[in-house]
Amino acid sequence: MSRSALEFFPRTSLLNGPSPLERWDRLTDDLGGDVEIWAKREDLNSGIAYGGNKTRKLEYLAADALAQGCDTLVSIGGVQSNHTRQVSAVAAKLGLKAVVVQEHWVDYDEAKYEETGNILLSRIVGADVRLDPAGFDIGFRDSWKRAIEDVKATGGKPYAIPAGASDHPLGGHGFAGWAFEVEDQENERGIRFDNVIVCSVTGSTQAGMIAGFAHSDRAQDVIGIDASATVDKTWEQIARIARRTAESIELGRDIRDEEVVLLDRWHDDIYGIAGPRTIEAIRHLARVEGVITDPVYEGKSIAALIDLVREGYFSAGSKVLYAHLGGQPALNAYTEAFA
Ligand code: 1AC
Repeated sequence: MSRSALEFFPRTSLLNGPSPLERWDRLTDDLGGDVEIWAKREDLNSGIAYGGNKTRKLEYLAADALAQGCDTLVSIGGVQSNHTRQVSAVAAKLGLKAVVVQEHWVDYDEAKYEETGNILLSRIVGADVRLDPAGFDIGFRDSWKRAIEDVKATGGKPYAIPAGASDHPLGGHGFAGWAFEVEDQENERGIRFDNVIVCSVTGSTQAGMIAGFAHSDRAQDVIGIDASATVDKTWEQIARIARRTAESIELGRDIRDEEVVLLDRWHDDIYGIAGPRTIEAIRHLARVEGVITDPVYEGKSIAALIDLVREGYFSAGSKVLYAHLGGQPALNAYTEAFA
């Protein structure tokens, strides 16, 4: 029912097909062998400026922007936003312009924080990058509204994309499709995941998964790991986007509160800065699997996965799917965190 409803939404192809699904054998053994750990690699989903979870969401928003005849994508994030890097690169790929506002979401003063990592890539692909001093907030921002008005004032036609492509009518669709893609991959391999672990900040990645998996009553198996440190706001936003997406793809029922699971022990009390446990988890995964994660998003969710397995949160024999969302390009702005 909902799968076919999603297929009615226009989509601009930006991905290299289904993202890779892999079993992490060494991490599985390292954590005792009772819980099988798998990963779905959104960091490998596209060749467009390293891809990542936002590129999957942007397939729907870009199609809408093109259908409306917009010529400029306007979005917002922190200085090291992965999202604005992906918006900038997708604009380049589609022959559009991009204006990206980069707010001062993180009080981190490493040299070249505003010049390397994601923001460097956004500049290389030709975006109009605007730094703004405002602090962290996942809501709609005045700086973003001003950028939209600026595009109009100069005769352009903006397409407004909120932080993380999240609080937008099409923000959850990409990851509703991800849930269906996981189910197809499960069927191909004859396996079934008991849980999904995903990092959440602006919410639509987890919200889309919830809306997608809800059609087979698995939404509560998606475990969000908060990295915003504004947990109530993030929970509310996930729930709102999940409900909106579920309605849009005709789930046929509402999303229940208990289907929105957001754990709050791994955000290190602040958005954008990694505590010692996060840094240790990044090193651990890298040394056991050769897979790179970042201090802002995936480092926190991998720390959670490792802790949860060690604590016995998952029963023996479970299969857990880790959603790697692809935040690695920020790493070069965080060299001192690994000193
Ligand atoms: C916060 C949306 C977010 C980014 O990369 O800007 N993940």
